Amino acid sequence: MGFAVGQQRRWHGVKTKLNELAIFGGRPEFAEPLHVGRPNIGDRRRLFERLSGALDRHWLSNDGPLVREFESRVASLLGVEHCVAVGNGTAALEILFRAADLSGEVVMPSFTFVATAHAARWLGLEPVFCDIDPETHRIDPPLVERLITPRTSAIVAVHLWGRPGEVAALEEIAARHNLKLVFDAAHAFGCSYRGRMVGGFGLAEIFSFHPTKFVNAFEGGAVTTNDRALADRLRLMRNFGFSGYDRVADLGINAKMNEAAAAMALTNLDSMDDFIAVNQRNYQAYCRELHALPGIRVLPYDEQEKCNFQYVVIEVGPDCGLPRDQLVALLWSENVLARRYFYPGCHRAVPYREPHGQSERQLPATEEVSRRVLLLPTGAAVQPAEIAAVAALMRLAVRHAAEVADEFKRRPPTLPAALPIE
Ligand code: T4K
Repeated sequence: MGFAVGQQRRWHGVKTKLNELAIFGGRPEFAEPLHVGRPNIGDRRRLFERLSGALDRHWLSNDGPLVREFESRVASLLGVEHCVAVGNGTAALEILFRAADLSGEVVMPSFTFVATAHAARWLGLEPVFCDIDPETHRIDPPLVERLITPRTSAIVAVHLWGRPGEVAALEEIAARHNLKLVFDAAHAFGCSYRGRMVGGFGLAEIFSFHPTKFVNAFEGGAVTTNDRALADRLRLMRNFGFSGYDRVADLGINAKMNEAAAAMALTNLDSMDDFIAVNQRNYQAYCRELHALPGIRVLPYDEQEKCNFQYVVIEVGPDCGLPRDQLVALLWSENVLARRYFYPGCHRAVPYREPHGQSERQLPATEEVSRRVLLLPTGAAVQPAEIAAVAALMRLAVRHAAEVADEFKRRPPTLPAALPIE
């Protein structure tokens, strides 16, 4: 294995008594924060070799050889004809929406990272938020159909948490209404649907290679498609529309991936199987540790399919006795930086409230799920013993839910402004 798995022992031993919890004056379980999105870093020697090669070539960006190698490896891994690498996942969405000539309204989930909606609104499109299936957290095809109007040009579906689904139903709806179907596959690199790798579904799919993704490019993204004309247009658009020196053939921006990013992406691709194995080990450790905890549901992966296991998603239900936000506050006080992705849903984010009335839309499942979901730290920086310590904290807190709630009432937690407690 060419990459570093885990670090030095950072936890202080499994807590068993209430007064050992940090909110009751104990010292935090972890000396250093445990993050949800700690970057995986592949073999440094290979990374430095690749960077050194780029420096020797004096070719640092603009469709360089490392970017081309990355594109061809991704295309062959995903079994798709074209991969167009770009600077990040948001840029991938933006140039895709423009290259595909989307207009008017686009139906998409509210329960997604805000970039999905921002990319549309940035281009003057109107995101129309669709509710989700509370079991899968993905948009519900019959609900999508109800939102289609004469102004709708596309459905933007998200393979949330790397769990693709409803592809066939969405393809059928898109075909019947003559709509474009694109997938935000930012979470689903290396995953399959009905045995086929994500990347070739719909008109096109986009990926993110941000540091918090299990394969990162420092910052990076890609659009994959089997549509040759679309791929050609995407290549023009990511480079100001230039089809050669002095010839601007289309509207474009600068959305290029550079050679350093491609060096990192290629190096991490080399270790991709190892990263997945570590993620799977961590996911299974959480499943084992948390299965008997009342009110806690670990969102399952379909292990018949290829999965990247990069997100450990739990739902904190009423049977837990401890509201999700109190559990988050408790974990943060122990230096476990669990995350409430994607609370409270895009429809409640400032740009999507009035005057368009999106927050008034009925999205009951989105509202409910976004109040329950919590993501737990995983990735190569997290060890099974640390997972056992996190689970022990959760068990202790749930066992003493009433005392924890009283303590929070008496002394509201001081947490970063980023984490308002409801
Ligand atoms: N579509 C979907 C469905 C997405 O989820 C995303 C991105 C996109 C589109 C857009 O793709 P990009 O344009 O980002 O390529 C993170 C990421 O910033 C974002 O990429 C990701 N989704 C989203 C799910 O999560 P936050 O809110 O977690 O904050 P951030 O990036 O500050 O990182 C969180 C934690 O990770 C930090 O507290 C510390 C740790 N971290 C982060 C970085 C950057 C590190 O330890 N090292 C690092 O280098 O957004």
